Amino acid sequence: MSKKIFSGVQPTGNLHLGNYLGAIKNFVSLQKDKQNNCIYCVVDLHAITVKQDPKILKKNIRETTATFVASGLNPKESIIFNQSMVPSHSEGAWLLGCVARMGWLNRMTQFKEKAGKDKEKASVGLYIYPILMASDILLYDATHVPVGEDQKQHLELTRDIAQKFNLDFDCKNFLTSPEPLIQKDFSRIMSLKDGTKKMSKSDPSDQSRINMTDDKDLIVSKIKKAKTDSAKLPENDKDINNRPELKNLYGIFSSIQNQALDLTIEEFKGKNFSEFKNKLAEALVEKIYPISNETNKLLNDEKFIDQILLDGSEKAEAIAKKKVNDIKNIIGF
Ligand code: AQP
Repeated sequence: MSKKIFSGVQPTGNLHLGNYLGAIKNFVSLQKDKQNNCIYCVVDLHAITVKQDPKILKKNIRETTATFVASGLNPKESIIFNQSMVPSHSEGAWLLGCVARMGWLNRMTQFKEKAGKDKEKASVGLYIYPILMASDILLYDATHVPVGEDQKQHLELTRDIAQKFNLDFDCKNFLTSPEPLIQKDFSRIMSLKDGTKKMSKSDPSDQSRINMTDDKDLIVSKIKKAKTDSAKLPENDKDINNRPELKNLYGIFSSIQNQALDLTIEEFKGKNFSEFKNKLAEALVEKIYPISNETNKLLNDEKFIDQILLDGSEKAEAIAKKKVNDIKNIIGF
């Protein structure tokens, strides 16, 4: 069955291994199925929900686009664009924001985590972030949204908004309720410094993540320094419980090698940590370094990157504008 796929990545800094294994790798395999219509967005409007330096934001938009392409997304097969060039996303967010309920937004854990203790100082944009995300998805009638585990709640909110709109305006099935596509295994890659914290662009420590632009030496040194415990390598999957750092590194190895966790446990049973870390670093250099090398090459040609975004935005706006007009008609404008 053909699927309409929509997903986005924020240009809030260097993309990292978590973004790649949790999202982009999946984007590329969905593109391979010729029956799918794929739309991938650099969600720069989402990025400004927290403070961004204008010059760095511009650089990050290009870098995220270059990483998409270097990872295997093809602008001839998928629509690749940035959100701020398609005004319908913001317009749709206003229209849908009038359908969404405060109580729904108050439950969003990402806002709670990102706003921290001082919620009064968080931007209004951060609070209504999930409404913009709903607009991104619903304007394209997306049927499936590949995301990491952390975005599941926002997807549920998108479904609630779609259902309430269809009910309120008596237009059954007008807005499509999307299904999340979350990888069963290794859907949450954790920090290399703390196995209980998500690998994240905004972590102040660069040692906590493998960036998609890191060179070979940096990848190897970050894996060597990654936090581990002092127990021996596991004999079975029970030995892995309560060892968050080990579990994360085994998860990364399994995901990068496309193999089940059991096989990784078997492969390193009885061996020592340094042997495992060497193999992990080798596997990462083999799979990630070609992407980082290609990303850096693409970034030398800003015009090429900007043209991809311009072409993609024109295609996206044609679809999104029509849906916004339909929504406005239904509402009574
Ligand atoms: N650690 C992760 N493990 C698995 N998937 C992840 N994703 C992000 N971090 C991990 C997935 O990558 C996609 C794009 O994420 P995003 O950049 O739009 O937002 P985010 O989840 O807020 O990512 P970061 O790195 O944590 O950014 P900052 O630090 O700026 O907030 C999403 O599908 C996400 O699930």
